[in-house]
Amino acid sequence: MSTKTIKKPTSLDDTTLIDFYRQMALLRVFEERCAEQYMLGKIRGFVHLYIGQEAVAVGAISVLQKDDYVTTHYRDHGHALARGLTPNSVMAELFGKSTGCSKGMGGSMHLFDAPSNFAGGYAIVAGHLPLTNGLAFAFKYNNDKRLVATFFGDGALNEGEAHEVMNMAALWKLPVIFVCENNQYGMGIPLEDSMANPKLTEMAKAYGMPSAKVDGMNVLAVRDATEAAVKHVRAGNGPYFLEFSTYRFRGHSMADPVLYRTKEEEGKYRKLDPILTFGEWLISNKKATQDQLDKINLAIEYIVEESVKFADESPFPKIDDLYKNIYAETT
Ligand SMILES: Cc1ncc(C[n+]2csc(CCOP(=O)(O)OP(=O)(O)O)c2C)c(N)n1
Ligand SMILES: [Mg+2]
Repeated sequence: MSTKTIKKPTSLDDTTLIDFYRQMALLRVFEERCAEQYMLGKIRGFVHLYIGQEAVAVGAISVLQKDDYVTTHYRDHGHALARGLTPNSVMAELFGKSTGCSKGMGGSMHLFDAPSNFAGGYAIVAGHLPLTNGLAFAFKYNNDKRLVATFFGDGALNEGEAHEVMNMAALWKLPVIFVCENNQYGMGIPLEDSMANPKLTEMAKAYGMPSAKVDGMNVLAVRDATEAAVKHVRAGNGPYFLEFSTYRFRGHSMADPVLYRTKEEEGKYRKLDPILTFGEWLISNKKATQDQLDKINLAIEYIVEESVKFADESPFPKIDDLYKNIYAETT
């Protein structure tokens, strides 16, 4: 395992750095338990794990204000937890229980939490991008200095609406950070087989938007890049595009046997595991001891175990709840 990926010195204090580790480890253990609970039939429907990509959500969301908005796609567990939703409310949502963040009505792909300004979790590829512009337009219109960070995959850039949204955001100087998590695949299709030009930041350039391509396996690099983007956007200069190079260690969804890539390729990226490499970096730079990290890992196991128990023991929504929170006439 190499720690070479994290080179730059950081001015962040040890507590903050250790907390990055804690958050990433929480995302990982939480999702390992999700996979288990899916196999047990406790979680149904589609489940897209974020395992391998944890540094992006944790690093990027760490520089947002609490009152900024976050929107994301269906691979949303990591963003929700990094935004501060509790493991209990997310696990209960995955179980379809009424104590879930979306009251059991959304499931894995539709996590939502108004108090955290976490505006979802959307199943349609790029479908949340127009909503993102809407939120950002409201901020701009009201002369509000808040911004929206929107997370999406490389595949979303093959959708027409992604381009309409980037065009409008740039034209109207909307406060949006476009966070593209380039995990190199859209389902089983490698980027190069679906895109005429896989240099993603060039798409941002086409709309006159500043951009950066950054190592998405390195939480500190993600944080630094997002900090620069936040500064630019919050100053009223319009949107910013970030491409984070990353890799999902598991299949596209729980139903994917991953027959389209080699074990060698997977092994190469496993060596860049954002949690292991950061843990090693913390220890070799004397920011934390192995004992500290072990204690964190143990505490996380307990928290996640509790979330499974909470979800399991929570009630399902009632049949009458089906008619709540909908716009159509039901009489
Ligand atoms: C408009 C639309 N087309 C197709 C799908 C089916 N679909 C779900 S995820 C996905 C791949 C998207 O890949 P990417 O944006 O790279 O995100 P990743 O899953 O890699 O995180 C597709 C095609 C969908 N949900 N919505
Ligand atoms: Mg992808």
